[in-house]
Amino acid sequence: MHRIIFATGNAGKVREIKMILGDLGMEILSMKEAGIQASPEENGATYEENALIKARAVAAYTDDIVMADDSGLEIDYLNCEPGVYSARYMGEDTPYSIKNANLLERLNGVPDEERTARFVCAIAAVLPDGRELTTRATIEGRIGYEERGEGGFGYDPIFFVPEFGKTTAELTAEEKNLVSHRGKALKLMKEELKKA
Ligand code: ITT
Repeated sequence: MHRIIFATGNAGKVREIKMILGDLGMEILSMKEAGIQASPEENGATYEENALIKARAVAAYTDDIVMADDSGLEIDYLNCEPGVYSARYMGEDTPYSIKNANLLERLNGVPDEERTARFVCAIAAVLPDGRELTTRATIEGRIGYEERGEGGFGYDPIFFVPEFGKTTAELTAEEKNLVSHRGKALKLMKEELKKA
């Protein structure tokens, strides 16, 4: 039985991915846990391209199934920034409290209906025989007016989901995974894997 190695260095993603893929009955390892180090340049123009770049870089070292996630936050009022640059926005090592405060500042005075935004997630898989699969999903929401919640990671404290009346940082991990871009894209990937 093959294992799944997840090509990400983001601990927040690893937590969510292990929960979402838990019912596959396969061992899920982060690339760190698998002892693989890869940090390819994410120079693709799309989420799918970047996810494939990350998955291929790790697939070069293993016969296991390799998956990768490329995701981002698109804020309509900011012409869909930070988008594919979400991790690099204001610098990769800048704390999210600062990045979130900056985005809230850029939306200062912008009314509710113009604060629409979405998280996007592309999942790529490279199978042991070299076949490649990708899936994509989104979650629609609005940028809030202050950081709220301690859960999740990254931009979650400013991403408000109207159906819940909460930010994704205020949802439980189970609730977030049911409705999130990552939860939905990984569910689609599970279906693709069953057909492959
Ligand atoms: P890997 O490339 O190692 O997977 P990364 O953090 O660099 O980790 P990305 O290039 O895909 O990953 O950047 C995605 C960024 O988008 C991520 O760092 C967050 O800032 C943001 N993001 C994506 N999904 C998110 C989520 O569920 N909650 C909050 N922020 C999210």
